[in-house]
Amino acid sequence: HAAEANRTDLMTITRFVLNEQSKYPESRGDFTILLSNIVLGCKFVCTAVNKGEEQKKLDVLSNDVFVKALISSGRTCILVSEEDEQATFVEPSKRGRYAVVFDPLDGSSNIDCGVSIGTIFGIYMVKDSIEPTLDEVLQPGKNMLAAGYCMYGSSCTFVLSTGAGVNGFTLDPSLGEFILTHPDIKIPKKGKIYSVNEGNAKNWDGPTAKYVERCKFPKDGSSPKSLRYIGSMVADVHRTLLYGGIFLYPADKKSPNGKLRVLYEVFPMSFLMEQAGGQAFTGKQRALDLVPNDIHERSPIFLGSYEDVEEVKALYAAED
Ligand code: AHM
Ligand code: MG
Repeated sequence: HAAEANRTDLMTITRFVLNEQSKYPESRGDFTILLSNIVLGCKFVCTAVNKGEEQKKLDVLSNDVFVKALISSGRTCILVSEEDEQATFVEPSKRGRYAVVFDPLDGSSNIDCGVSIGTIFGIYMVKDSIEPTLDEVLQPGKNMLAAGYCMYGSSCTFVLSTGAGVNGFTLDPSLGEFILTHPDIKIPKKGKIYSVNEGNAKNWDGPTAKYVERCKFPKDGSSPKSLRYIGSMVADVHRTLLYGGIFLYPADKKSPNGKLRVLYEVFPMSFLMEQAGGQAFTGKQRALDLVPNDIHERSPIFLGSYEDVEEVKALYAAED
């Protein structure tokens, strides 16, 4: 009867977060309202993606929807979007205590061929919502209150952490609600998959090259890892979270900071990985300890199963 009970539980994401936040009665309502506006944006984008709209339209459309939903929640004061060069400061009458950093439609170069794409977001609480400054979002990732992503794939999946583990929800189109389907996600301690754009190999640094070589020709007699690379971060990270292994977008000679953006790609995914029992490393330090100087700054990133990332750390440590 357990399966039947789960089927009738209907643990929606809103109910789940309300339960989780009951420890913080003072912020419970505000956070739930903020999150339900993010969820609304994701439902809209999910429908638009399924209708097969063109990439250019979808990028702009998704950004507009999230910016408007976040402002009208009345709970935000600063928004940083991958699509906007400048941060948005919400007008005083609509301000709240949260700053939201997001990539409204990541992996959008994949849209036209139907590959999974997604929205990534992170949430900070600001000290001063009366006179907020950019410093409120130029904070290390470990200061985030919550982070997550929504993947627009064969189904629409929302993965969230509010700092107490990671949970996954699947959109039930007939209900129009995200229902808890992946409670308390834990990443395997070690995985059998590596995920990287190997076309950049000629420009990699020593430790990255050595690590990938070891994935293919293990020294300890274990089997080689499989390679899986979609080129859409949400999909590659989602697989890594569920199956284990490692995802890397390292530095190379042409892009010394890699490609991915610290605030709304590297931080939220690193936050989720740590919350699921994995690790995230930049090649120099724990990713969540980085302090960004610019809202669109980039960083190399290695994230995934604890032991796989540990191996990368050892190779970088051996270098200096
Ligand atoms: P985008 O923000 O322009 O879509 O770029 C980010 C994407 C990520 O989703 C993905 O991990 C990466 O770019 C893939 O880059 P590459 O094509 O260089 O392998
Ligand atoms: Mg992006």
